[in-house]
Amino acid sequence: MEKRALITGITGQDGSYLAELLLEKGYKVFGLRRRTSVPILENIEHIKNDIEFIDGDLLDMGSLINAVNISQPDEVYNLAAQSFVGTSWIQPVLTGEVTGVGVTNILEAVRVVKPDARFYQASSSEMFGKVVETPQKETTPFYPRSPYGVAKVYGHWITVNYRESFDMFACSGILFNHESPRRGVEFVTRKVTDAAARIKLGLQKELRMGNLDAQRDWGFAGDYVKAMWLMLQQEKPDDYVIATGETHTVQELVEIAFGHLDLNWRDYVVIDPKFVRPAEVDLLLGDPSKAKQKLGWKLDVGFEQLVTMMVESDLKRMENNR
Ligand code: NDP
Ligand code: GDR
Repeated sequence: MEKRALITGITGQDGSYLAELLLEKGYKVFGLRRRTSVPILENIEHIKNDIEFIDGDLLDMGSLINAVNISQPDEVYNLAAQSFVGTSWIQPVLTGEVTGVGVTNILEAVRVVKPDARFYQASSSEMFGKVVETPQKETTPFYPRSPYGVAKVYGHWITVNYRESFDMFACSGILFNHESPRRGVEFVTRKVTDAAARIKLGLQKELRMGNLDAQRDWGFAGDYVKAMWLMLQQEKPDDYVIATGETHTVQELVEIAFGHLDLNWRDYVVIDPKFVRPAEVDLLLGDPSKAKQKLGWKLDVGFEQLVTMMVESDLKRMENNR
């Protein structure tokens, strides 16, 4: 029988790749969508006719009950969040409500309406924050460094708690940074690839950046959504770290992106304190051994390939718009 999935955050980067994956697998896909004055469907324009949208918001419990009721899902993927770390210092309460308590709202809706649905929570390597061990794995203690990270720790533990309290099939995927041409332009990878393309085409003169020494474990979003699906196909619910096992500095990212377009980044990059965070996560490096062993998960796209893919995509998009 056709499987049914409900995705919150369907308009975001991961929602779009996950919807593609589930549609390819023959799922009936429902997407929770917030009302906006102008529809923001850029990431899912190509598949929007295959998705059944349900209006709702993680902050509005009634709308979530309605969404679970209409979709009667076998699987629920909670990808919705205020997901930008920088904004979480400017809107800490909203971030706590959406990214933290919002998880309880959707878990409650599932528990009340369809408790046998399998549930995926989009947890984050930002929970490791000021890391207490390297590489970070499922057993590494959390030490979040932003209101976003703090909210994600709440979301993680409430997911574990619903599994233990109500015997729900609830999994928490602790995903390290993953990127793609569909990444929001304020995140560092896309900010850099977009700027490099603009500078190459003479549309921008400089790129203002924050801390170039931060290190991240960056993978490709298309590879990471496969791990989300795999977690919900197992016999038992569990938590998994999803990462590449490689770390790179922001400066390396800049070098590759500009270098790919034969530009010397030092001629264009300016450090602007505005982009330096009140508390930084200096180094993230994940250990994905458990996911590789238990889920049979693997990566297809490496770091350099990811960055050049994003640069090429931005360049093409801008050339087409000229
Ligand atoms: P995006 O920011 O691209 O997408 C976030 C989605 O959440 C959007 O669809 C947005 O809708 C929706 N949303 C925001 N607020 C609400 C709300 N109140 N009610 C309903 N929907 C809402 O994030 P990503 O796709 O990159 O990430 C997906 C999830 O994974 C997020 O939870 C993120 O925190 C987490 N994560 C991401 C990682 C990454 O590297 N990408 C790593 C680890 C975790 P709208 O379009 O209307 O704004
Ligand atoms: P992050 O992603 O905070 O890791 O969260 P982001 O791309 O915003 O920052 C990565 C690192 O780059 C440094 N940096 C800058 N960042 C931005 N955005 N803009 C800049 O100009 C800049 N200069 C330097 C940052 O200080 C940071 O160290 C992402 C989000 O997707 C979260 O939702 C997710 O949970 C985590 O990844 C894993």
